Amino acid sequence: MHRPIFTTRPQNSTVKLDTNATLMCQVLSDNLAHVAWYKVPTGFNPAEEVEENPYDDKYMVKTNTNSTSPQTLEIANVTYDDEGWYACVAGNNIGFSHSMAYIRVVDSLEPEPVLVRAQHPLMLNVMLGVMFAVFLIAVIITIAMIRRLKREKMKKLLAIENARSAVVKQFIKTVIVEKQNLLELGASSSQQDVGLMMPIVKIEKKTTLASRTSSASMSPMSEYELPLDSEWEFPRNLLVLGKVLGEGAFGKVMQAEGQGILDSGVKTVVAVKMLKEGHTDSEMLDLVSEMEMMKMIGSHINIINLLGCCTQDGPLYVIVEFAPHGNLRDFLRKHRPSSGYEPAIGHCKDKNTLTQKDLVSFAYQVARGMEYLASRRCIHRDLAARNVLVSEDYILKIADFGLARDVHQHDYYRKTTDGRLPVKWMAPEALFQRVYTTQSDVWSYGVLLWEIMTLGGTPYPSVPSVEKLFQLLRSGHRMEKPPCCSLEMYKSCQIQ
Ligand code: ACK
Repeated sequence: MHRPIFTTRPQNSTVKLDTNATLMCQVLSDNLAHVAWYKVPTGFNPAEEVEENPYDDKYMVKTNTNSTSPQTLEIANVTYDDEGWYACVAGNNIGFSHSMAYIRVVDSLEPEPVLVRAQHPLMLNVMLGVMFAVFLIAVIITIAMIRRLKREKMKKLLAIENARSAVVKQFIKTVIVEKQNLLELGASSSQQDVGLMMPIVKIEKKTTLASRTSSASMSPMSEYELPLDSEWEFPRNLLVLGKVLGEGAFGKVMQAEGQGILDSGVKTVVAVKMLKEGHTDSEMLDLVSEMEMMKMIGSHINIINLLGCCTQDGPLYVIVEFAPHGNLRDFLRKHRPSSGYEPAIGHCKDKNTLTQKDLVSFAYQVARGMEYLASRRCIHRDLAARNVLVSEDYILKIADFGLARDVHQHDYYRKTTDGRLPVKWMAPEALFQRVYTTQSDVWSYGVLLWEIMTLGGTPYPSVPSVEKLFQLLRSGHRMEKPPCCSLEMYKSCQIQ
């Protein structure tokens, strides 16, 4: 015999306000058991198995009449007051057993799911956050690793490149100057004893191996390697270039100041011949030849003298004397009297106007310069007032005597910048047979003399074309005596 044993204990439940609450219990008992439900007073917690019913009757809950069995507690339309602990008390003649469950009354049954839902986004957010952080860290680590790999690869490539380019291939054009005796050129016996060495200048293209550092230090104009002539080399850093005096297609002349080029510690104004960007090898050869010619011809007061050159570590600069009054032709024209030159010559006291004496001096100076060039076996081939420069104190200096001229490729129709035909200065044998000699220079000197005596007039002023000039020269025609030129002067240069 035993007091009732619970086979089903009442379970805690949450019910919505105004709905029905149901608690169930089932007992096993040897004999008829009596089951009743009690609302447990707050704080009351008796032992489960007791001799006597521990609940006061006043706490007994009247079960719903619809209740199918007393083992089921049904509370209809629950209110908040119904919330609390309920006890299923079963007793038989041996004793009592009771089991409690809690009924919770809520506004709606949502709260729990709401709580769950409320927790979900938070959880979700935390999880997403964690996942994002993990992803971010993974990305950062990957990027860092890629960068490191790249850096290592670059380092390796650089090391290989450095090793390979410790020596780099470089294409250098070496300018070679060979001084050659006139003997070898088949010069006449009178020329041989002068022994002027004609320079032969050529370019050899070489592939050299140079260290990367030395190649980087080379200036952009050092495509050419020129021989060093310590007798003439002038330190580039002591040369300060100034304005452009004039320029052609591939070369130009600039005014400059050379510190100590003539007298140590004294700045001298000089003219610098150089090539322009885009020049060809042939133009480089011409400038080097001109420089070498000037070296060999030597110095004279009536020629533009070479002062020095910059050949190393940069563009080639040929430094020559500066003539502040420009070319003789323009100089003569500038000094024409405003009322017409003829009456003024020899009479005018105006300091700006040239006198007969000046003109004779000009003629004499050019003759001296040409005489010197001839003595050095130099044939000018283009003597004209435009190629004579006027220096301080009206000292005339023949320029461009060292120019390499292609006598085999005449362009008879070529004009100078001021529109003159150079053929007008050419001797008939140079014009028709391409024979250039000191004598053909003398012919040009005669035309230059005419320019002097006309204060920069244009030779053969009335000759309309090159063809007509040829015709006139062939027929023995000569220019007339300029109005203010003495007969003595005119006769002196008449060629028979
Ligand atoms: O005829 P110009 O006035 O005198 O213009 C040309 C230009 O440079 C191009 O040759 C001038 N020129 C050349 N050499 C010298 C020099 N040594 N002194 C002054 N001007 C010069 C020339």
